[in-house]
Amino acid sequence: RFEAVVFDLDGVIADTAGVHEAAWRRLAAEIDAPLADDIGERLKGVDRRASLDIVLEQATRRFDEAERDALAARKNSYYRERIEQFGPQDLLPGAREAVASVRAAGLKTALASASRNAPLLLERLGIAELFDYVVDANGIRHSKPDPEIFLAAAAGLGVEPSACLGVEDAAAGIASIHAAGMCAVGIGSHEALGAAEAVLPDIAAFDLGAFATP
Ligand code: B16
Ligand code: MG
Repeated sequence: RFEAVVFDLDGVIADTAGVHEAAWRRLAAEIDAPLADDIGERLKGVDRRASLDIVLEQATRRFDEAERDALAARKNSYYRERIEQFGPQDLLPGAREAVASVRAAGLKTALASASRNAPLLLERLGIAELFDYVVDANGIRHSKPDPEIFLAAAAGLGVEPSACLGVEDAAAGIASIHAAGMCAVGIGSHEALGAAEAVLPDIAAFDLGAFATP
């Protein structure tokens, strides 16, 4: 039986995957870096600097470390422009209910987001109080697919990883959950998230009762 559920933020709770992609596309257009149509899927769950490396794969010139820092900061300013205006209406449908249902069933809840903007987003969305523990992305050294962030969530809750269910919209996130020794629920397409124990089309379809036994 599970004792806790660890949720990803972007793409599971908040409708931000498209906002991240739009900000990267704006930056890429300014520096003449061509982007593949499916770039959004590859950027999901990947931290800011690793995302920049993906965005620069087809760039026509090289950027040194200082330039890369500036590009990552510029993308973040574009992202923040939109996020500052976020409110509860930007929760994905059913997200609040899914987290609340876990607490109502007596389980603990945690948030494991690779985003340094997670605290701001949680405040804007009005759901910070629904989580028993939030991993601070600033304190994580190895990003998804490394298990560090999900292990930190389990440790923060005081629950064994094997008693945790992880919920993710990114392939890198499913790999992180599995490496941490947890069962994974994918939110999105079977094609992208087939490695998960269960795949749901969206968070509104989340039903804890379906995962009663680990
Ligand atoms: P930031 P998650 C991830 O959040 C996003 O999926 C990913 O696209 C983004 O690059 C990453 O956060 C870092 O975000 O630039 O705000 O620190 O899905 O782990 O909640
Ligand atoms: Mg995500």
